[in-house]
Amino acid sequence: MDEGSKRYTKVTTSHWGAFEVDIENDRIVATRPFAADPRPSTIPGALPKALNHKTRVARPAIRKGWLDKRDRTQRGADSFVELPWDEALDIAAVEISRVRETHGNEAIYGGSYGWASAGRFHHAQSQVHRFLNCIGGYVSSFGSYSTGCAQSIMPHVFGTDFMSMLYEHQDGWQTIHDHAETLVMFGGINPKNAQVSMGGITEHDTGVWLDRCLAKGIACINVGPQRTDAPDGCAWLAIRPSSDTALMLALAFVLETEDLADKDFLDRCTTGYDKFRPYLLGETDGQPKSPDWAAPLCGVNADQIHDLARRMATTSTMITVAWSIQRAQHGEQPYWMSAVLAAMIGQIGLPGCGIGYGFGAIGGVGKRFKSLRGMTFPQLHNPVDKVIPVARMADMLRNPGQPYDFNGKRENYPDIRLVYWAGGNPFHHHQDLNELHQAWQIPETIIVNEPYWTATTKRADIVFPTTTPYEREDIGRSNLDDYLFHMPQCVSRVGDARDDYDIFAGLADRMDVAATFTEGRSASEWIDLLYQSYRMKAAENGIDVPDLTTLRRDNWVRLPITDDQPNRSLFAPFRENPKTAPLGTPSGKIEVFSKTIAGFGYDDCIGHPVWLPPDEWLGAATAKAPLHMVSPQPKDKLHSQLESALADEPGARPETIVIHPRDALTRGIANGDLVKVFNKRGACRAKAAISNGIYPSVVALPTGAWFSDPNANIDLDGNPNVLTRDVGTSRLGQGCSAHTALVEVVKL
Ligand SMILES: Nc1nc2c(c(=O)[nH]1)N[C@H]1C(S)=C(S)[C@@H](COP(=O)(O)OP(=O)(O)OC[C@H]3O[C@@H](n4cnc5c(=O)[nH]c(N)nc54)[C@H](O)[C@@H]3O)O[C@H]1N2
Ligand SMILES: Nc1nc2c(c(=O)[nH]1)N[C@H]1C(S)=C(S)[C@@H](COP(=O)(O)OP(=O)(O)OC[C@H]3O[C@@H](n4cnc5c(=O)[nH]c(N)nc54)[C@H](O)[C@@H]3O)O[C@H]1N2
Ligand SMILES: [Mo]
Repeated sequence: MDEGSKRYTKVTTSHWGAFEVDIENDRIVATRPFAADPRPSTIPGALPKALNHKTRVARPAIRKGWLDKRDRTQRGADSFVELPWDEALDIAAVEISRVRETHGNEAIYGGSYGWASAGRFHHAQSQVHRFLNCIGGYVSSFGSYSTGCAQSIMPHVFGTDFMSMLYEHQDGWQTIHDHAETLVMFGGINPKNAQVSMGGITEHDTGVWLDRCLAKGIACINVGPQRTDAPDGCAWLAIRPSSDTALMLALAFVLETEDLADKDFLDRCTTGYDKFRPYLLGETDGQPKSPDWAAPLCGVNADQIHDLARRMATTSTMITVAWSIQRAQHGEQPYWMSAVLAAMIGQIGLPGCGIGYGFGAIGGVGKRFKSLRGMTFPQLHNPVDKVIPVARMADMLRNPGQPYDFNGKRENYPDIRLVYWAGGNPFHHHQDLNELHQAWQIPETIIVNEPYWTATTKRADIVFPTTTPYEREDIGRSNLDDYLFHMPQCVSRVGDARDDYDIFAGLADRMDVAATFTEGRSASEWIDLLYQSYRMKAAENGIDVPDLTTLRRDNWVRLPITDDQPNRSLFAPFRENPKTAPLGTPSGKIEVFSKTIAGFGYDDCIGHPVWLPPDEWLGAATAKAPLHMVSPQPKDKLHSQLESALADEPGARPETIVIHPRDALTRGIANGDLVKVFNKRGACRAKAAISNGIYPSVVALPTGAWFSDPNANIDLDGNPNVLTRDVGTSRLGQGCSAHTALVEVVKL
């Protein structure tokens, strides 16, 4: 990219939004907010340092032990040998072919979970999946770490795909603002998290909407362990982590016993309330789920529960539930119970009221646009039909051929010999990293495409250095946004990095499937093609999208996709007439009791929502592990991305852990002290931040720090996943349960 030494500016987009980049001498030297963004993210600030950081992978590299003697015991401890591209691709192609021929495509795990980077064509998952499909398929994964549990349970309750319900059918912020009087936010709504969205978010307005709701006098109540999960001005009902189901049951109990439940809605629009009611009242188990019962479990007083229930029943109420709450053992229960609670209030289907999920989890939830999908690099057909729940990955590696339960089915784990990862960092995102480190030694070969020497890259056998979006041309577009971007190549490729597309084209060529993988097109020809068909589809829907030459020239455009019915409400037609607009559940109604789930016979997820205490929470605290650790998303970055540049800042690492003054005092910890956070699974360092904005006995350590040297018995930078548990949410959801963890903290 030689534009001379003159400084010039471009606009690009990313998962954290659009921004301007200043380029000089083939380097990004500065970034600035996109002019139309009311609350821009600060994340791009790390780019100038990150792009050419010493942690970039410069050349293809093969782990020495693997190269010499196919060693599998030294992953993470070995050195690497750099090889020219041709040689490295030859070796990888021969190895992939060997595994296929010897063990079949069922021995290849290509789930490859991760956020990678924004951009429609160079989407790492689409690239790796298409390549693996060209060679006969791979074992894939279902769901996300974000919402895996909800994606399994909620279709049983509402009869619809959870993600499309969330992104396409929920009430918009304007509707909530105009109609709600009470906003009850389980797990809060945090503009810090709404900074990011898959594929980009241009106008960051979640915080703007919350400010407007507060200014209008809407009672905004944050229910959870941290005050900072919602903006200042919101009320805080501080509760213990993992106690939401107990609280919701007690709210439901008040509605039922004070004749506040909407009987008409329950009759018309739900099924199975008669099976749930005896449990709620304690007729089946002798324990009424009253506020007095819930108060000690949640750590609130019973009067507050009564007051909240009455307020929710007598005002226009929107309940929102953060994704974090289902990222915990038995995460199915609060999700299901929130739907039952909203059904009892009876406002589902009314504008701005009822129930919503993930407002604030990512930006764009609550924006209303006409749907305009497309520009997806086709992944082709996967002939292998083995799919594991995404967060059971280490379990799969450890237990080849062993049975596991998942959402009513019993399957056997495949016998994985080769893992291919592109665009994710499992040694950041997976739970119980010390155990993952062991499981990771089992496959015969691990191949990783990555721009950086992350903990995952360091544990690979074959590493292909990958470009970042600033080193290639792409198109930026998200269904939750109304902007369309040309993402220009800003700088030359760093080192010998190649695009994922080129890497897979090189492998495909060696494995005689180049014609299927590339269809004879270069990356820019693919971008042209995907763009043309997107534009044509838009035109069919009456939406004018500029041609690619114009978009290249203008860099970005705001699309005319304002929703015609911005006040549409989730399940409004169903509410009006459940007979003519039934839900997709077996009963056509909201399932308070599910025959399907009851039929699975799971003791960890029965036919209606129940209170099931997790194995680790404050109700089960021990002398050795007395504190509940939550591990929220980091405010200064997206997961582990750009972390190496951020970690360079003086004093930036280890990561900060929030601790209550009482807990700090009893441990002799002062603000800023270096501490050790530990439990039976592992230990990490962290820096104490003392705050009374956290529930006593709860600590919060954000994700994102890179997992350090496996030989150190303490993770140096503060990755909470050395402490989290690697168990599924239940046999039904099998989701990630990261928020369920007890720890101890001591001053170092
Ligand atoms: N304890 C705990 N753990 C959690 C969570 C939690 O709440 N608590 N949350 C979970 C959730 S919801 C998620 S989504 C995960 C996130 O986990 P991940 O999505 O795995 O995290 P990222 O750091 O975004 O990893 C993306 C990687 O892709 C690389 N990359 C970027 N662009 C490209 C590209 O073009 N090509 C290739 N090949 N690579 C690229 C980046 O450098 C980075 O290493 O973490 C999960 N882990
Ligand atoms: N800046 C930034 N934003 C991000 C991301 C990022 O990496 N960086 N990642 C994005 C991704 S991939 C996802 S999936 C979303 C995740 O969005 P969420 O899952 O909503 O967010 P988390 O940050 O995991 O958790 C939010 C809060 O939930 C609270 N909490 C934890 N356990 C409980 C509980 O049992 N009950 C209650 N009531 N509250 C609880 C914690 O105090 C925590 O701060 O965030 C997205 N946003
Ligand atoms: Mo996520």
